Amino acid sequence: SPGPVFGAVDIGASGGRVIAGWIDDGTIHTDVVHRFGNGPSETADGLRWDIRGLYAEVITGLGRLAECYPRVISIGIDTWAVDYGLLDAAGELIEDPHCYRDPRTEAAVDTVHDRIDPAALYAITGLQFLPFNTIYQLVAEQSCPAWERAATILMLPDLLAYWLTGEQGTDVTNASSTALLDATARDWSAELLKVAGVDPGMLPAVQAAGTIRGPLSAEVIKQTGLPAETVLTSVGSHDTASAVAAVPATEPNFGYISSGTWSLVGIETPEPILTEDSRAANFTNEGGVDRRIRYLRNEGGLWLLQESLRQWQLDGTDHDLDQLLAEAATLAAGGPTVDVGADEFIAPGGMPERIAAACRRDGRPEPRTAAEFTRCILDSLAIAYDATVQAAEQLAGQPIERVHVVGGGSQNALLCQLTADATGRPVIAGPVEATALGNLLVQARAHGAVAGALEDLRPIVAASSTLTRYEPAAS
Ligand code: ADP
Ligand code: LRH
Repeated sequence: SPGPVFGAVDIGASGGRVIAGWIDDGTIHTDVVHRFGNGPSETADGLRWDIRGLYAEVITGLGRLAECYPRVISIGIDTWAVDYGLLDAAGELIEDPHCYRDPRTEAAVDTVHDRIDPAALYAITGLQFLPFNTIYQLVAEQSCPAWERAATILMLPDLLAYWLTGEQGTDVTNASSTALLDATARDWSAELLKVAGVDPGMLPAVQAAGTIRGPLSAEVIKQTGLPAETVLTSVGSHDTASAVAAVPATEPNFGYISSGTWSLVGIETPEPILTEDSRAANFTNEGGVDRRIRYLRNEGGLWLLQESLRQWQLDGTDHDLDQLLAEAATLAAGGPTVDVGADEFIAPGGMPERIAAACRRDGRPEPRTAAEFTRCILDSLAIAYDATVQAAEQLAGQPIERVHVVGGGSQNALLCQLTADATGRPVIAGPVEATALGNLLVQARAHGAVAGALEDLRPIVAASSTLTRYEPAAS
């Protein structure tokens, strides 16, 4: 690599990677140096993340990064949103963080809505109602013993960053997923902290993506072999914000689907849309890189397929994803569908049975084979995407002429084609690692290796990636 090298740590709910990136001649080059699995663990005390295990993988990945690339100057971290760790007064993590899929927030939703009307809450945060938004999790937390000792709340990327640097901070993109942030002021809302029963001193200051968080600690430098001057740069630490920053759009009027465990479907707007219509449609206004708003809806995503595969494996059949998708593609259109966004699909376990039960209840034929379940999930996703694309267009008054699909799900050719057909718009699929690219580009810009607005960075992604175009079937 000719110039400085950046390291992206990107951890999604289903897996993580450490990727090296550098800019050369107007393109971004990347090299995946480490991959590892992830998923919530069922413990005696609820569904939790093995955050120390993930940290160990980060250290391993950074060690490989140092080994392969001696010129690393900065690293950045993004993970999924809404989850957090609680630190005691000495700065020690009190317990493994809960996973947002733990059903413990049910009563807390009512408690919060008794304290503030959901319409008033939306007018401040612009956040889509999801039962696991951080505000509900924190209120649920207050009846657990850990809360008594809690002095600091750190979102997961910030917890990892704290362990790497000793510095506490957060960035606006992930903070916007908490329902404690004022979407207009882009800072913690004093009113909502009161509603949540959170002392303002428990939360770190909100920074913009691109801020230098601090140098890596001497211990981390020793463990990994990275150069002593390596810094941690705050990126769009919400994985979806990094993914959206790297949507390879070269023209305006695009929609996007960040397709992984979840499908995040929407557009970018300059300002939040906090209207009652927008709330009724359950659209979110999450903070993007560079003061953009990610105006989108969180749809059920490939979780339904991941969980079905896991269940079949537990039941003794190990399905190959490629083969399953090929079989699903041969099935006729117009089969049964479910509402992928329904609460009944949030928790892990028994997914095929829950899908069959939903079909039964709705008077639709039940899928029987693995290929039929797969087709049902993909048809259901495509229908949800179409509804969301249409709603985004109407609510924002912004035309959507093509849909970019990024993330692991962009490799699913059947889903991409069904999406083009359902939305009646061309789909441009790729890159798979958009999140890491967004993470890397924000670092590269902060350190002077590239310049400009997102409109200048996105063409770099387009020029550096292989994209596949799917045309909608003539209807
Ligand atoms: P997350 O960041 O939420 O962990 P990813 O962006 O890594 O998710 O995407 C994971 C998803 O990508 C999987 O659930 C799977 O459905 C899909 N996927 C991964 N590899 C392939 C492939 N080769 N073909 C089709 N789909 C794939
Ligand atoms: C995707 C994601 C999404 C959130 C969910 C918790 O990984 O960050 O944007 O809604 O996880």
